[in-house]
Amino acid sequence: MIRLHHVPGSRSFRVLWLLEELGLPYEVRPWSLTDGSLRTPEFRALSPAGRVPALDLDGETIFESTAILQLLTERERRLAPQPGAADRAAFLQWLAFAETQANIVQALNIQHIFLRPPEARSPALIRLETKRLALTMQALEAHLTGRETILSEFSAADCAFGFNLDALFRFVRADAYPALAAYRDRMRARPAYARALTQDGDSLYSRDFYEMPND
Ligand SMILES: N[C@@H](CCC(=O)N[C@@H](CS)C(=O)NCC(=O)O)C(=O)O
Repeated sequence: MIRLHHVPGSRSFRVLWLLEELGLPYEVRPWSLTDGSLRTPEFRALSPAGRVPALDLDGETIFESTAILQLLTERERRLAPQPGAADRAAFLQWLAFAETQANIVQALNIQHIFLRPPEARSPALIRLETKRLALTMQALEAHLTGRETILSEFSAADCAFGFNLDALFRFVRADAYPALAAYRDRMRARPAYARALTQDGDSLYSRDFYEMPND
């Protein structure tokens, strides 16, 4: 039995998308970012820092989304270079890079969306994190120029960018990133991505673009 502890629009989308790509049966246990339930003893028994996702798998519960991607692809022996394979180092590197980028996206989500009242937001922090996000996007733009996928074929490394892809161009304009924008559109066109999206729930975002404040 596979059960995904999930919040819409969160890093658990990475796992949702991979489960769909692998064609594994699973159930979704929805949680909320805003109702306090991630801080309850019940949820913290699943994920001690009160973060999603967590996955119940084969009688165990595991947290940390990129570890879950590794575990599922090793269990299924698909959609990732296995230990010892030529692309393994690149696979691990891009999984970790996706998390570096996700941490910046999360900081911007907090600033632009979750912090209340709006005066609690920090224009300096938004500017800093937006510039840091752009740096990660430049790295992806260079890597994806002339490539279809993160590795030489579709893999869980692409799923690792699932949470990020919906966010990037809401914070940084797409003009300078044609390869990254085309990659995002290719990933969105995958049937498993579309199926995962129907399981996901409402988007966090109410705007197409969040402007960087001037002061
Ligand atoms: N490194 C963790 C990060 C998990 C994480 O921060 N998830 C966010 C949602 S994307 C969360 O649960 N936030 C709730 C909170 O910070 O209170 C992972 O990849 O699973």
